[in-house]
Amino acid sequence: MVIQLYHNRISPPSRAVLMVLNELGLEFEIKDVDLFAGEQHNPEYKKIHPRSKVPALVDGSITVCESRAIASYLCNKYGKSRNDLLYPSDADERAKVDMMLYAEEWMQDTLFGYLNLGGVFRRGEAPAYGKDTQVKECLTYLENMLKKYKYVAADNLTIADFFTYCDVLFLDFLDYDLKEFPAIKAWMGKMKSLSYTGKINDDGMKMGKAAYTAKLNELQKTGK
Ligand SMILES: N[C@@H](CCC(=O)N[C@@H](CS)C(=O)NCC(=O)O)C(=O)O
Repeated sequence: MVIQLYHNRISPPSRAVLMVLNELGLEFEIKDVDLFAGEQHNPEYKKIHPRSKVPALVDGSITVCESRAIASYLCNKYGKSRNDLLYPSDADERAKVDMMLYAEEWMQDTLFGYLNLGGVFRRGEAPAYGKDTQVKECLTYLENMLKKYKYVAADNLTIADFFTYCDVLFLDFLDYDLKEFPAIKAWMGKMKSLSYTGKINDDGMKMGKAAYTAKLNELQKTGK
């Protein structure tokens, strides 16, 4: 049975996993979960992901939830013969990737907190512009990593790049200017030039940005 990915194109962790599947050149089938329609709460889907989130991956008899665990699983299972550097089997090299994957959770929380996605979409709130200092802290951390290595955790592409890329991309919702971070800008360009990046990210980002901007315009009109 072909690998099945339960996914939503607006979801950054879903898109990061899709990038891993593409980079490994695996065959897979996409199962869209409509988050706006609440499909993640369907009893059938809860059997796959008990916490009602995307992504989730079904590969034969195993179901894997949590995007970073899915990416590691795919590399552990299929990476050795296809691209061992993506999630290296060497312990020291792998530690650097793991370190970045954990740090990326902090970056994601900070960047999404700044965009205040939940507040803007569900509660008619504004972005958390006051959290700009924390965003700069995150971006400075990333900038320094990218001065040390060609990619976020090594001199080659690793799974940590996909997750970090999908996070930073979200700053485009607010047309965030990365001019103070030249290494990040150059790396974003490199990530964008991968053959599958546009196909995986463009639609979801466009849809998400349009919805987010519409909410901000509504907010401005009501003068809140
Ligand atoms: N830590 C999880 C986060 C998954 C997650 O929060 N997914 C969001 C979309 S980005 C979701 O499914 N939200 C639906 C909901 O909360 O109802 C992962 O990396 O897989």
